[in-house]
Order: sequence, then C-alpha cells, then structure tokens
Amino acid sequence: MSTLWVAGFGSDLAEDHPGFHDDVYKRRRAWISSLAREHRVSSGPIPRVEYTPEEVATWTHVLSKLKDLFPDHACQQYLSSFPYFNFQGDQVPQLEDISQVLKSRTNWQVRPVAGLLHPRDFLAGLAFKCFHSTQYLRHHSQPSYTPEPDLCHELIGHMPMLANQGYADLVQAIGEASLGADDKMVWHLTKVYWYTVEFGLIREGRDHIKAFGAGVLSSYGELKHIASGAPDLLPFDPFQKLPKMSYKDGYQKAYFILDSFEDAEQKLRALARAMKDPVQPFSL
Ligand code: TIH
Ligand code: FE2
Repeated sequence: MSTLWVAGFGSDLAEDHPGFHDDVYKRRRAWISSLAREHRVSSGPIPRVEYTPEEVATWTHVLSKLKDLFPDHACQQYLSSFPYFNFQGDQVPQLEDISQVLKSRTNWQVRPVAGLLHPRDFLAGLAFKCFHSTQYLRHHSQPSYTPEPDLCHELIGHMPMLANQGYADLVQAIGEASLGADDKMVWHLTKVYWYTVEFGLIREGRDHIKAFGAGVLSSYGELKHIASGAPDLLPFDPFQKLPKMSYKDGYQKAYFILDSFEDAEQKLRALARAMKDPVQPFSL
C-alpha cells in the first residue's frame, strides 16, 4: 500500500471547514500531510514534526478541557489506559512515540496518512492491527469540535482505547469483516465503525452510560451535547440498517450503546459469517 486514495478532505479543505479562509493554516497542513504521503514504513520511524506555539496552544487547550470531562463521561477502559501515554499539556506528542506505546500494549501500530483514506483501505488496516492517523492539528478557532480527524482526535480519542485488548479485538473484527466484502457491505461496515469506534457509548453497571467512541472523547462540544440528554441513544445491533452518518454538519443525531466490547465483537463475527454465507446471503 504505497499510494492510497485520499477521499474528501485530503489537504483541500471543504468550504465549511473552520480553516478554509486561513492560508497559513492550509499551507502548514499541506506540508504536514506531505510528510505522510512521502513516508514509507520500510524507510524507518514516522517523521517527527516540530509543532508551532499556536499548535501547541491548541493541544494544551483541548487536552485540559477534555481531562476535566473524562472522570464523569469516559468509560473505565479508557480511564485505565489513559496514563500509559503520559500526555503532557505543554508538548504535542509525536506519532512515533505513541505508536511504540501502543505496540507494547496490544501490538497495534500507527501509520501516518495525509487525510481520509478510502473506507476499504482504512478498514483493511484494522484487520492487520494498523491504525492510520493524521498528524496535523485542528484549526485553533474551533477547538471544541472539528469536522474531520486531527492529531488531538487520533491521540486523545483513539490511542487509549486501542491500548485495551477487548476493545482492540472488536476493532480488528470490524476490519476482518471488511476483507473481501462487496462495496455495499464495506459501506455498512463503515457505518458500524462510525457508530462504535468513533461515536460509541457503553453501558456500565445498571445505571451508567459512558463514552468510548474516539469522536466523542476528542470533542468537548460533543461530549457535552450527549450529556445534555438531547440526542437519541439506541441499542447497538450491527444487523440493522444504521442511520446516515453526520460528518460535515455537526454532532450525530443518534448514538448507539454497547453492552460490552466482547458482546459487540461476537455480533460482528456473526455478521461477518452471515455476509460470507453463500446459502443465506445477508442483506440489509
Ligand atoms: N469531531 C471530532 C473532534 O472534534 O475531535 C473529530 C472527528 C471524529 C470523527 C470524525 S471527525
Ligand atoms: Fe477517528
């Protein structure tokens, strides 16, 4: 996989992106993206980026806002993995160092990407314990929520969860189901990924619902939105048709609740078997 198709954002921003009118931001982002485009795993570690004071300030702000919310809203698996990464407020972590920590925990690793990959390529990476990550930061004007993944999202949202084995196995199961799947099923699995890995919630004990989705855990705007009680919370069932994803126009309209990561993984594996059964093909 050397040249991967960059869909959607890439280094050209959509008109409604908070950095659309900021040429300095766009050039900086394009430059960081070019590092990923030129990087080859065989050529060594992920290149280090010297982040600017403005980027560091964005990281500092987002990390401190989120840290205040985690004790009440993040799931216990997240809270127990979070310290492994030793995130410091005054320094933007380097992808290479974080990838090493992840490798020591669950044997997953990170690879840099220039922007969004085609869903089939992204999901295939998961089957091989490879998580593709951006390396640039969100625009400083809107730190509470960004319409696309950025380094704050990848590091704070995804990394602690991927350091938990039960969860990492679920993510790998989604990736494995995508291998050899037809386009329609890849799209369904993209939504499964979206409503679990990105925006999933999990039941804790009898009365609590906590966040484990990285898109929720990296956006203090979205965490507060869910805590407000406004959106619909539904039980997760990967055999059901899932709603349209909101990926440009703000928060999700509905969120899904898992009973446990193990239960969701079993359901995913059952879905993958049904998809590949020539006698009773699965259809939505
Ligand atoms: N909205 C998330 C944030 O602000 O951190 C980033 C994204 C996650 C998934 C899609 S966009
Ligand atoms: Fe993500």
